[in-house]
Amino acid sequence: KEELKMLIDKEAVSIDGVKANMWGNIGSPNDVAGLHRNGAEGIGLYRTEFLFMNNDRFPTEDEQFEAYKTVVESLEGKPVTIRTMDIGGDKALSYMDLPKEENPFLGWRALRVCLDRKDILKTQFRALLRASAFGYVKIMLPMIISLVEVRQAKVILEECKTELREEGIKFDEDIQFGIMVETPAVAMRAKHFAREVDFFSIGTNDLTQYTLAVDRGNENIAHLYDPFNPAVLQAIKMAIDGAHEEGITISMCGEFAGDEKATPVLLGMGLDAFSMSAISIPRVKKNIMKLNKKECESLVEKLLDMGTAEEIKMVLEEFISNK
Ligand code: PYR
Repeated sequence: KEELKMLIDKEAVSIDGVKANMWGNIGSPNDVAGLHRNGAEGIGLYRTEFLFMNNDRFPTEDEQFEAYKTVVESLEGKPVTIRTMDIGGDKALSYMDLPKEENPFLGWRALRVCLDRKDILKTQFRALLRASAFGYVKIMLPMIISLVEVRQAKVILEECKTELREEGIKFDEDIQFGIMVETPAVAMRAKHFAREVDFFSIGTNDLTQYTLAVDRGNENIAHLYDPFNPAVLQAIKMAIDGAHEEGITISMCGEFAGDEKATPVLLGMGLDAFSMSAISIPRVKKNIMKLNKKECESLVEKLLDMGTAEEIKMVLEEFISNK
């Protein structure tokens, strides 16, 4: 425990000198104190849906602005990645009549709702832009499958920027605009998406669910849900390679980023930033400091050639126990 505390001000640098950024995931401004206590260098995922869920109506632009601004100011220039509303799937809003669907995780959720209800997205974009005047905001879109969605959202963002300029309201003119990689549709075509956005963040919970066609809430098939399935690892690798080929950065904000067995895999694949709940940061940082990136690269090559998640996990356990 004491040992982990000593690491808070240290950077996560591997034995051979490669630094990984350590970011935190949050759901509300109340979570920021925990990030500071655990040495987070930024926020890789601010889930805004709680702002929408803990309410009896849509939060106004001003209410959203105040929440985002509080977080952004408290991070003092460190990156704050804010994801637009991700409702639907398993998350409902009491005041919005979401239709009952046979397959909600394949249905009207997240950005799909926002592109159909442009008023919701515009309000959120305006609040995010206004907050960007107070620090380093990165806007992130969830549940992307097509460049059409990226381009539509960009048009709406540009509309909001024009409005704010006309109203004389300040915002970051170079605000970063990125997407989550949580569908195979994006992982397989990563390079093409990377040409049109500023950054990626991999959401491994959904990427696992959609790559394996395993509902992550269904207990009958819980044993099939495994991010170490080689197909999921391959999808992660494709996303990272596609990002780097086009010169953009890529982080991971799914639970896999905080999984200690995954650390050598992600370091070896070249992930730029690990984002997780604050309490996991010191432990993952400590593990990165014990690893050699070059050695992890060879390990990844070997793992991707294996047949099953079980074999992969066995090799990883052995690899880690020797560190
Ligand atoms: C995911 O892993 O799917 C997230 O949304 C973080």
